[in-house]
Amino acid sequence: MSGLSLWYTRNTSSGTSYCNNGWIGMNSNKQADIQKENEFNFKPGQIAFHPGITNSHSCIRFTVPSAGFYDVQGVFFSSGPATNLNGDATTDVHLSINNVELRSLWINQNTGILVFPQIYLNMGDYVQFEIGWGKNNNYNYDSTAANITITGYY
Ligand SMILES: [Ca+2]
Repeated sequence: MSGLSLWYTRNTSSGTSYCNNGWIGMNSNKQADIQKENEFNFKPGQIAFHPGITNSHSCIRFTVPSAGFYDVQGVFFSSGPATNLNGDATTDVHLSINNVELRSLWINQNTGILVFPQIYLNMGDYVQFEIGWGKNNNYNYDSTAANITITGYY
């Protein structure tokens, strides 16, 4: 899968499956989509994440560089290939700030959005999006695309 950059922790006690603890991925290609069988289709630059085999959560974290007001928005969707446009992701997505959860949503072959405008954040605070395995209690086909925008007003 040329152009798919992955960040993950390999579970060395049980082999080499990169999904044991989940992953964060990005299509690093400038023009080409990345498609995996029936599971996903990521456009160039698309970020995605996937929960782990025992519902360990993957997370995307933003550490605030300086104090001020921020708009935080995340759009999450199950992104399938042409033969399965809605994909098969069944996940739960959570937004927290400094480990305090603000909101969560379910992805069930669909899309969801979390929006928090004009939140005051201090330098060093962290905004975190996490993903779990959803209502079906398994991690199969759970690749979930994430369009996250954080805009600061100083
Ligand atoms: Ca699932």
